[in-house]
Amino acid sequence: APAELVAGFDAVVAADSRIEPRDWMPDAYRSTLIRQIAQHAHSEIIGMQPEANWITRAPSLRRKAILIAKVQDEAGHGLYLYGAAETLGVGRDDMLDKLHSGRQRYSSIFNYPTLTWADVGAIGWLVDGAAITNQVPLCRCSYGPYARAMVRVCKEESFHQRQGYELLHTLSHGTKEQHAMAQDAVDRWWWPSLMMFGPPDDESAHSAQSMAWRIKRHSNDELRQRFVDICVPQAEALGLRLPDPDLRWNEERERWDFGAIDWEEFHQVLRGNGPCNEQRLTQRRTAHEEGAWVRDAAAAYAAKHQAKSGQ
Ligand code: FAQ
Repeated sequence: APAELVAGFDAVVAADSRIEPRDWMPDAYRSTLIRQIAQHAHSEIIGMQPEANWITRAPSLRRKAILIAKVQDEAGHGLYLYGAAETLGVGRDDMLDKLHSGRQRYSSIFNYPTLTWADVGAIGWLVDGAAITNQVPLCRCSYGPYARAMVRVCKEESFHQRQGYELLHTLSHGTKEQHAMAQDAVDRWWWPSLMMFGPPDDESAHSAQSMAWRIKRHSNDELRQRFVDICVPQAEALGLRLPDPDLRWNEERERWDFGAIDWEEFHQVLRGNGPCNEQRLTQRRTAHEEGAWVRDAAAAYAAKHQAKSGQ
């Protein structure tokens, strides 16, 4: 590329301004963003499945209405994110095709099952909590459309997180059985939530370049530590225990030390061997096939409308 284009791009990034869709950008910057934003969008729509599993069995009308609204928000986030990825010149059909054929990823966290109602609370508190910790810095990402999408997504995620926290608080302070159910859910979701931040820094293939481009603002391990520090006092307030015997306040660092993460489990889930990988992808492909008539009808309507207005 001509040196002045590269210099212009570098200057925008260095000044903490935003790169916009029509600006020149390095090919690798474009493909990194497509990879990350598509993965993020896929996570939102696959992430609807574990919680939707409990809509028909929510314990009250109020809880059901809240859960339906949350799952709908996730569909909305998926749509903004596909829209943001499209500004980089990639088609939605192409991204969905890659998801369905396993050529693009979605977050490891959505390959775990939701076994009880308390899992809805644990997902809200921990999974949405981790998502916010990761996404608040993305509001300052160097790519304009992604950064702007994150602002609204984060506001809604904050509401989701409070919803989960409140649900778990109610269970934790309910009957003995309800408390035990809340504790069991936290025991199962804690470690997978820590894995959401990605591999440790020294194994993170993309971090250095993404940080230089100001797509990522903090490393995977920094954000993971920040999340642990936020959760420890919240767990105490909930009256629930985090399942880590090595959690200890470190006076010197003024942070919480925590135990070793089972990275072998993370790699197994990424390789498709998590407890629900197959179920999630099968359900997604089926939903896509069953929705074909809606896409066909929308396209036919648009064509008719265009013909009528004489364009
Ligand atoms: N799962 O070099 P890095 C939500 C892959 S929140 C699966 O560190 P990077 C809200 C990574 O793609 C969840 N794969 O990668 C919600 C790469 O593989 P590749 C979605 C993972 O990109 C709540 C390889 O490992 N949020 O959905 C994971 O610099 C409740 C090496 O990793 C986002 O996507 C993982 N956990 O950093 C919805 C946030 N971690 O592509 C419903 C945006 C890493 O070379 C219900 N994304 N990999 O084959 C990011 O911030 C980054 O992409 C990271 C990974 C931090 C996830």
